[in-house]
Amino acid sequence: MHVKGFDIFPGYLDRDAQGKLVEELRLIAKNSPFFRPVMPKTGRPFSVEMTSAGPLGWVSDKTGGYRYQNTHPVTKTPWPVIPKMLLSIWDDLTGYEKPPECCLINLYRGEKTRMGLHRDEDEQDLSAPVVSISLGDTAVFRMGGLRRNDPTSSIKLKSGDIVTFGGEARLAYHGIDRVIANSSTLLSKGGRINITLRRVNY
Ligand code: MD3
Ligand code: FE
Repeated sequence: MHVKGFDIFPGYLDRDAQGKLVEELRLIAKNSPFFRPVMPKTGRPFSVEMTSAGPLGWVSDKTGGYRYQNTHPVTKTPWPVIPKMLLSIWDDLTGYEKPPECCLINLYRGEKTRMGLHRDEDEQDLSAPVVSISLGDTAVFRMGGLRRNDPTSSIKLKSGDIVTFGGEARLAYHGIDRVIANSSTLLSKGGRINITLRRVNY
């Protein structure tokens, strides 16, 4: 990977820690159910389902566009708190002075679920790193450069792997090409979950 600030920690979470994290996510989803965002303007649904924890959650709809807000778009209630376990991972890997404000949880279920090449730029504080945690089936992750047409390379992200994106990598294009079905037994219904911890405001 030729962009600086991209660090991968393969197998950071052992199976036991992964199981505990899934249990925490189950509690979050009970309170804040997964929903399927739609693209601004076109209203085309995402293949990925999402929910959040923390003071701010990421949402998207036809008229409001991509944004962070302090309530769940369906239940209209505040998001649940970010589990302590995730806050300590953030501290351990980033050493960043402020805690994450958003824990975005992406659910990939079904063969065709993917995330096209994009940049994350809905946050004000682009100097803070992003921490990404993979759980369940292995994903084929694509990482590009700062411009859409820069060369890309692909790596597999397995259950328990953590990647941090800081510096130049924070604004790099990235996406998920596909998820390899039945490559993990962590999630009883199969599929993949990705957690990203983000700072939104300064
Ligand atoms: C690089 N999620 O939620 S994680 C996303 O696996 C997102 O669900 C993918 O892209 C997933 O926005 C990829 C890797 C990732 C996440 C956030 C980043 C890479 C990033 C933010 C900035 C730069
Ligand atoms: Fe992203």
